[in-house]
Amino acid sequence: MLGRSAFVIVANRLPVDRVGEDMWRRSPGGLVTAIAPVLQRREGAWVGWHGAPDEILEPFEHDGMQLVPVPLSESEVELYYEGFSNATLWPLYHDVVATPAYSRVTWEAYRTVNERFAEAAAEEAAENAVVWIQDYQLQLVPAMLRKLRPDLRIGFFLHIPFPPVELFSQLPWRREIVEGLLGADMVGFQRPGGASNFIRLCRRLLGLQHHKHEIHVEDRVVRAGAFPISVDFGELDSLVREPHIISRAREIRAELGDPECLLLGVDRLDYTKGIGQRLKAFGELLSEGAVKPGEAAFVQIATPSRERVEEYMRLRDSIELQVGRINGEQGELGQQPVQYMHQSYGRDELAALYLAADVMVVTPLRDGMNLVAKEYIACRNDLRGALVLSEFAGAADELRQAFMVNPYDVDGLKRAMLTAMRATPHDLSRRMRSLRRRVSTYDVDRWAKEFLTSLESSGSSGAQGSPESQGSLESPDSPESPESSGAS
Ligand code: ADQ
Repeated sequence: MLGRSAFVIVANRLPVDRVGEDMWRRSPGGLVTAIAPVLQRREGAWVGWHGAPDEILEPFEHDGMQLVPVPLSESEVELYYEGFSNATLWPLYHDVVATPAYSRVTWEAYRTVNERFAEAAAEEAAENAVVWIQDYQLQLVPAMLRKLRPDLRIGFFLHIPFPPVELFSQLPWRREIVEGLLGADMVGFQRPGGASNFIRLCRRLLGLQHHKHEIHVEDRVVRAGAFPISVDFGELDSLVREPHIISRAREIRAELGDPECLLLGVDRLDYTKGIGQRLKAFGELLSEGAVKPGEAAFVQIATPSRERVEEYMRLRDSIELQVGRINGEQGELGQQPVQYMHQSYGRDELAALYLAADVMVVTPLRDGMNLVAKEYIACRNDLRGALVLSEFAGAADELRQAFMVNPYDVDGLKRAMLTAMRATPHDLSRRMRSLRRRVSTYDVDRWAKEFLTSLESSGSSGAQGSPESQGSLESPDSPESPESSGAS
């Protein structure tokens, strides 16, 4: 039986959080902000897990969106989500900065759960519907869904990096994953380097021919392209003009003892984010006397994340130890150089923090995009503030006027932090103006539109996505593609 929705999103999580029995609130975050309006306009449906294990829920409507809950058992959360998605794929796709676990048991759960998502999407989609599948937890869904419903137009977007062939090949189920993705008409990546890694893999592993962005799979053509995700620039830009945000930003600085320079880090507590590296650099600047304790304060906000995965528990302990050491050795009574908060914050408080910070330090060892860097830029309509940005974040392709760093190079990181702290207002405003031009023109709405336009035109002759969003596709043979570098 065919379903009723002409447009379907499939993601690991539904775009809502439960706030009471049968009460839901739209989840914060870029993806939801970007896609919810498209879904509402097209009267579409969203297929995803609702967040509570061992609970079966009927589809329901929220905020003009049809939500279709996919049930997961407690053990599937452990094996499919915490296991295969977050202990295998996540580290493997992020340059193996942690060692991936390869387990046949978690792989089986991943396959079973992907099949369930594919079946739910197949049931919901109307004839010839457009289905857009999100992220690494669901890479088998495109092929599974195509088998069930060959009439559909299927898109897939990967939010995290796609690794080079040499790393991806470690995966015992590499063939299954690539064949899973090739079920889509269009596979989107954050960076051109991710798309070229994928194309190269298709050729090496499956011997498939390609022409530029198009891969020939039997009688079909699958396109691979780059669509860098972004933020809702307009919303953040107007939020920070509100008086209560401006006064909160002042208050934050006063609460920190009005340091000459406030440095800020905002991340999910994840080992890919390079939190330890930036703290080490700041600690050394203090201990060497390049920065005096009263001169600078570092605020590190770390959202609790994946707390049941072992690697994350170890990371939390190590960061907390590091913060304790710096404060113990470099602080004074009543004055701690590093303020560390292991908490989630609301939108307003985050915006006020961005507005208060002189230097935003974004130093991931590898990151698909990094929205924090773009949020900071969207919040700085005063044209002040400096962004220190890792060259291994997807955002580095676009945000060329940031103070670029290699986070593995502690001395380089120290130099970049000092240069950013001491930059002249003229230099900062010149850089910020250019950064804001990029983020305001290529916002999240444009990201979603360009992906969907490209998906909907795929298959028709000569159709191409916007050249700007697709970027220049590196030669699939080039070992220099951005996502091939820094891998070893
Ligand atoms: P993440 O790894 O989660 O996303 P990021 O892109 O930085 O990384 O997004 C984090 C989001 O969480 C931001 O919107 C930020 O404001 C918010 N956040 C962080 N700390 C917070 C806190 N303490 N309280 C409240 N909110 C907080 C994955 C990929 C990225 C990719 C995105 C989108 O890993 O590379 O950019 O998806 O595709």
